[in-house]
Amino acid sequence: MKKIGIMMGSDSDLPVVKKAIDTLASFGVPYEVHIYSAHRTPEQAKDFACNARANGFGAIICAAGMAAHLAGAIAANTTLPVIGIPMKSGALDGVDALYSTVMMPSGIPVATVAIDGAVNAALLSIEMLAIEDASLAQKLEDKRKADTAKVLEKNAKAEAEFNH
Ligand code: RP5
Repeated sequence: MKKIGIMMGSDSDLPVVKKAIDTLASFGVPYEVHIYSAHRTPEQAKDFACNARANGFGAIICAAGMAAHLAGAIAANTTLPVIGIPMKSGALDGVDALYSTVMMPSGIPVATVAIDGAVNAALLSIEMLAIEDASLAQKLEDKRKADTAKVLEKNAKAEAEFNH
């Protein structure tokens, strides 16, 4: 199975990014985690992106806050799918990172999830791998069914308590 690359601009992003790591682990998807910044370690970030396809990656998740260029800089150096997580941080609470990540000019796409949307970033990357992997696709189906069952259980409790 292809690996998912997980990159974040700072270790201060890790508490949120951990949710993506945990989600990939729960699906048995292999991953690599790196703290690389478009601004602070541009050479390392570029090297990772340039070699990612040859190194067995299928998609790359990039989490960064503030003037967030990591996802765009990585996407500029690979044709693998890149998923950006705008991080909530700084004076603008992630709106700066959201705009920086989502507003990529034509030609270099970055699939952007919600501010701090680490779980969806991981699920989207798993969906990409599942295009060619039936057993992974089945796990995604099973998770959807389990999530639905949890909500219906809560609904049944609420209905029993409030609807008379
Ligand atoms: C970004 O700046 C990082 O991704 C982080 O979200 C934000 C703040 O970084 P630190 O100052 O906490 O290292 O590059």
